[in-house]
Amino acid sequence: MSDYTLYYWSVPFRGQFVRAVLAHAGKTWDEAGDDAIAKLMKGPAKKMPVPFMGPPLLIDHEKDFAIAEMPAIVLYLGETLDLMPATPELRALTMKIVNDANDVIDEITLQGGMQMWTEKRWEEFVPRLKKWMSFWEETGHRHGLTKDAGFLIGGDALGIADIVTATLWGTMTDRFKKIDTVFKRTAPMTAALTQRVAELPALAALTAKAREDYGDAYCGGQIEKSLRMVLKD
Ligand SMILES: N[C@@H](CCC(=O)N[C@@H](CS)C(=O)NCC(=O)O)C(=O)O
Repeated sequence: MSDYTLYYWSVPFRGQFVRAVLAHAGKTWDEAGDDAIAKLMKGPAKKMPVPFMGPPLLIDHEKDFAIAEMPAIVLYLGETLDLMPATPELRALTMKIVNDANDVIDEITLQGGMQMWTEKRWEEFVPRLKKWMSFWEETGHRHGLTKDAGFLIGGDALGIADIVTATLWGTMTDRFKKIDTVFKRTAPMTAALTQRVAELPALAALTAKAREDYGDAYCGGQIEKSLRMVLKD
């Protein structure tokens, strides 16, 4: 039996943060699959492993523990797999970055497709996207990150902040070349860190698997179609 079961749609998007932490830690997991997720979501809270509105949801089989909400899952894995920094300040900063990443992917999908992208909406959003990117660059700058070495919040070991950073920007820029161009210009140190982390064998294998399993898909649905429409080459 695998160490965990992950409930997330068959696209990278929000679930990829959880997959990346598990892959980096050398853990095994089963993907519950789209039908099982839809069935759980339709059912009553009392039949859910943990009450949740939307995936990701993770079950840790060894501990017989279920948790939902991406930042809560990542915090749980970070603590149990020893990927959190040593001080309360850096742990809080880590979770701030995880929550920022979750905000960015909500924004890039207009809150899960509440509206669709139009050229005008995208143009208005670009300065805000650049501002988000600059937050990563500034955070790295304040903690000694350079283009060639270092981690997002300092120290000498890769942690949750780096894995989440590489997953957020690596997946997005791999799927959307126009965003890649903006990212490399706006946040060159974060782009270099993303590349270094993405090249780690376990994470490179996960990226290849996502390509194989999900193709070019990012978040799926109508919102991905409208995003592709405004970002076409
Ligand atoms: N705040 C939640 C958001 C969960 C969420 O919105 N999941 C999306 C997929 S990324 C979903 O399928 N939602 C279905 C719904 O909310 O009905 C988290 O961070 O995990």
